[in-house]
Amino acid sequence: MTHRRALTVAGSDVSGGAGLAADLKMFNEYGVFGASVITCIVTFDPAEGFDHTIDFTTPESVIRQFDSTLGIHRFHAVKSGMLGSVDTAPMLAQRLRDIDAPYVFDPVLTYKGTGKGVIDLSQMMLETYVPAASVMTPNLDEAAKLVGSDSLDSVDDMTAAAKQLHALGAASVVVKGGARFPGPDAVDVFYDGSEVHVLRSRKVNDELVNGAGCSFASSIAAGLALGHRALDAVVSAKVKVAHGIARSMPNAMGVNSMFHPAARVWPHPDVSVTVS
Ligand code: PXL
Repeated sequence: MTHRRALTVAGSDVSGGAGLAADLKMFNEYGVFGASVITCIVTFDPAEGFDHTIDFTTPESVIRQFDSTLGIHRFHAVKSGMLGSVDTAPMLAQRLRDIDAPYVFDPVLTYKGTGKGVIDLSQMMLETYVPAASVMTPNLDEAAKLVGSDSLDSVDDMTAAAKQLHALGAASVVVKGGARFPGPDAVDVFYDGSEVHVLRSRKVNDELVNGAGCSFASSIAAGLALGHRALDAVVSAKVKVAHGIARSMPNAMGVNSMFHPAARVWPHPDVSVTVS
């Protein structure tokens, strides 16, 4: 056993399912020490249908957080989620590029539940974040937006998008089909420049689950911090997240909260993941 450390650069989701709460919980599931840089705080108004508000941390604070934690620790992997304001994101890009550790880029463009856009960072993502990524983890909407397609409707579409994002500089790409992909399976497509792999897990329920995407990306980062190959990290992450979705919990917002420790403390008997 050795100490492994991972950093998440993400927003705080006060509901506890997504964002840096999810990331730190998943790092812990892997026995990886976690630290965090907070780019924004997301709150939900119970009196207004849980409409969300985003308070951005100032760019100066984000950079100060980043430089202080990097001064304290040497990280074995870094993951980013919500990148903060339009002023923060470009400054962060430079810092993330300079880190000498695998980087998992989760290109968060929209939220589940309200469907509201965060801010459109897609052009900046393509120019600066995608080329820095060891693994990037777009969902269907994010991948479509980043490759300039109306929608991705099939495994072939997902494969084409993964190849396009790889050609733009991401070392490995996983396009996540998630709950919205039609059919009985949650399907993801992985491409690392040589092989395409299709990951499938049976949908145990039809719930939309808040935090699944964040937890997937941070699980991959934890796997990379442990020295695992990208595909192995991705497969392990899918298993962890599938249990967390299967054991997700209802809440007053109407979108289930991911249950992060499920694979360890309460695995679901119907979860199985296949890779082809
Ligand atoms: O799931 C995307 C996401 C990322 N980061 C934060 C969030 C959410 C969704 O709620 O709150 C902080």
